[in-house]
Amino acid sequence: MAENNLAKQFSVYSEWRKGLLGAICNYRNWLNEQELNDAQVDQRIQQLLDKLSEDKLNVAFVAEFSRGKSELINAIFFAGYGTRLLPSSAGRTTMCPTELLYDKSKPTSIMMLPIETRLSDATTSEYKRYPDEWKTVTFDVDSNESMVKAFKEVSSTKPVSVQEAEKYGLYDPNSADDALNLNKDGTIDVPCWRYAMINFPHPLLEQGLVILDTPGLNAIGTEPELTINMLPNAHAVLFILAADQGVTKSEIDVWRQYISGTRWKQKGRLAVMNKIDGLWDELKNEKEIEKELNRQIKSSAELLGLETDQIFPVSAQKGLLAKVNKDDALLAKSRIPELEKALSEQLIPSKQEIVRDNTENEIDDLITNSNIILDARFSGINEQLVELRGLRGKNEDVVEHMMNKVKVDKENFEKGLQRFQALRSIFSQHTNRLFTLLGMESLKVHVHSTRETMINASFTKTIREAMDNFFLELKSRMVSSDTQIDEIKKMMDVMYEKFSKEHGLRKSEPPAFSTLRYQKELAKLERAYKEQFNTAFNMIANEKMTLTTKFFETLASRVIHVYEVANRDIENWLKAVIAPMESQVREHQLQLRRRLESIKRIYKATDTLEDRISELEAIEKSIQAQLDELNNLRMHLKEALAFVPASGAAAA
Ligand SMILES: Nc1nc2c(ncn2[C@@H]2O[C@H](COP(=O)(O)OP(=O)(O)O)[C@@H](O)[C@H]2O)c(=O)[nH]1
Ligand SMILES: [Mg+2]
Repeated sequence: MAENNLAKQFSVYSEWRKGLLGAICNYRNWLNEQELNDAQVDQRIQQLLDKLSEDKLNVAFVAEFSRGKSELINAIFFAGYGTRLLPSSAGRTTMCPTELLYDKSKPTSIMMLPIETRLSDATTSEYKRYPDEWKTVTFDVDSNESMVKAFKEVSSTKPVSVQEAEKYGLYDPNSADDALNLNKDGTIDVPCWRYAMINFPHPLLEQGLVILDTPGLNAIGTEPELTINMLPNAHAVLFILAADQGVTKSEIDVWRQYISGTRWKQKGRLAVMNKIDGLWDELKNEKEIEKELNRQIKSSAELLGLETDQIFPVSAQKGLLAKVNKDDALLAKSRIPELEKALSEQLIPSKQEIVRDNTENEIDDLITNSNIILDARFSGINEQLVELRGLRGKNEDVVEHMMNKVKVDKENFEKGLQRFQALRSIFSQHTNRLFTLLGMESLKVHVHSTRETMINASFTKTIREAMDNFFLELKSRMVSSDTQIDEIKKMMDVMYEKFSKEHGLRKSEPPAFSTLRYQKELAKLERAYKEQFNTAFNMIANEKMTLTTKFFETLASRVIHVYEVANRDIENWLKAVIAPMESQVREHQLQLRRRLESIKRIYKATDTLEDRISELEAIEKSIQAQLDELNNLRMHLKEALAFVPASGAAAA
């Protein structure tokens, strides 16, 4: 009964992914067995497999400190350990953004990035590429004590001078709150770590779940990586309020600005009202308690601009306790199951849809390609058979005549091949032009020059202009790239048409492609920049420069990421455009050679006609069998893709 709905749904989703991976592996094995695989196809399959197995589900928890984020994570995901895994107690416990994940290539450990790295402009994602910069503490998953102890390390703090804290962007001399936090000796405690990654083989993490626990709201504004990258890209964000505290102004700001999104409303953004157990007053009856709760939800909903049913009241603490003690009544009362249900419903189906769409197109393309090759082989053999059967009972002259005809065909085709080579060279010219526009090199130059302008800028206006130009230029390059892409596509269309008319190759429509989706990603980043730029400035007035460069580096690293994806996609597209033509040309050339060869042998009487005919008939049959098998594989893949595991009831 006390089953975790989210965990269950996520496992089902993982099963689906596993089934799909299996079906793709089967297809690949079959291609290898039949010697139908080549390096390019294999690379595409490998990429598809990698993408599927690296598929992650990111869930972030955001709130002012002490609202119970860590406790809620414990209650939803880690109750199975029978203890409170993430440290949760009064006061600030989570000091730095903490990612919980499992990467099997790394040891079970906590990796922590020192707070001093805040002095550099590099983003935390960039630091992820340099494990040396992190402190690593290993722990033993089988010992709760060892785990809890290791996890505590993440929340360690140390006293530093006010000047130092200011440099890290963790102290604002104009803030009354910050002044209150000073120690007696004038120092201030800052977190030892800027970011932590906890790597351990929990079943959900193994399946690709990544949980992000963030410290208080203050930290969110000072780490642009969170607002520009991690929160917008998380598949779900849970924003936690507490029933024993009214909604504060900074909560409203953070919710509106970074989470609910003003213009791009997203799925999977949930508001949670925690600590409802505080309202469980034994002197009041159920009705009164419910009334009080509804009143609170209503006022919070108004402040956040939500409907009341979009706020989920829970008690993380009681939920955790109930799960540990297997107390179903208390669990129901904690209302954690309702939150889990909503979370999984918003999260998993839409995630599955995206993965399915991406995989489906690629699989269709690969199978169609295999089919084209087999079809070409089949009709080639068929032609030969027609030719040879026509020779039955004919004299040597006819055979010689036939041989000459094939020779002419072959010569014609070889001329066609020259044209194909010429096409290849124009194709690579276009490709080069495309990569001058969209390649990583030119992007780096562009980022570099923008950075220079910004560093040398002494006015906000100059900085803003540099940023505006940065995005303007990116956009215009994307638009020009689309023109290039169109030209390539048109050229290939013409070529396919010609080859199909002149040499009877199968006409296949090259897939369409546009940079629209990257333009959208860039537009999203530009919006984030426009919305966050001013606020970022207000937060730490005298740290403008550090924050501006940090802000820019984060944006730039996101842009670089978009470009990396775009470059990979474009490379794949270029392959998908030219590959079917290449393989058909290769196949056709081979067949002409075989035709010529077999007629020659009959002419020279090395083979008898009947032997050759029955040999070809056997080949024809085996190709037919391959086509049937391919069709079966296609059906299996379709089933694996469509598989919707009905929860509980009879599934496929
Ligand atoms: N009464 C009550 N206290 C809670 C609940 N969830 C968390 N707390 C307490 O609130 C404090 C802060 O919790 P913690 O998870 O560390 O909050 P975080 O800073 O948001 O991660 C701790 O003392 C928790 O025991 C709850 O559902 N009910
Ligand atoms: Mg915490």
